[in-house]
Amino acid sequence: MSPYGKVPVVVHDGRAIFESAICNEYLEEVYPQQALMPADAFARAQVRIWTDYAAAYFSPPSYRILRSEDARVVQESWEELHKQLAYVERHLAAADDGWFVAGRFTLADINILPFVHRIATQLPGDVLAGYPALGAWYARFKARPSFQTTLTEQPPRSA
Ligand SMILES: N[C@@H](CCC(=O)N[C@@H](CS)C(=O)NCC(=O)O)C(=O)O
Repeated sequence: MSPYGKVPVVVHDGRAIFESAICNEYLEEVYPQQALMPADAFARAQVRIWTDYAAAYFSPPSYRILRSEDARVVQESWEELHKQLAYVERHLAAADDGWFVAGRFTLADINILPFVHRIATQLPGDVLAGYPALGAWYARFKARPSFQTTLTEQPPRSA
């Protein structure tokens, strides 16, 4: 159903939508009852900026740590990961109510969550320990029943 041969794919009214952030925005548009995009255009742009950041900058180092067999690549990826975690920590520590955008739960939070969850559950050690604002944000997600229903855990990679 996806020309890229990847998941996720959402099939709605017999038509396929792919790319996770685009699926999320589509679902937001067709089920607007519980709005996950802010009304303000600047805030919506911020949601899209964090969504792009998550895929372009935040996710790659943890992915490389899990996949690469090259010790140097893994070492450099750990350094890069901590740089990105510090960037997110500074943002959340200063943000209204500890959400990424507009002081409320938006698609920005949803789009970065899978990568934070991967760091917390698949990398060795308590990687989030040095990042209290991000840790608190993640703990709030973990407490949501809707989050619990999505879990399909994989064992952590050994150190
Ligand atoms: N940019 C895509 C990435 C999708 C992606 O990489 N999906 C992986 C699983 S998380 C996949 O289907 N991999 C199978 C493959 O590459 O053959 C998105 O956000 O949806």
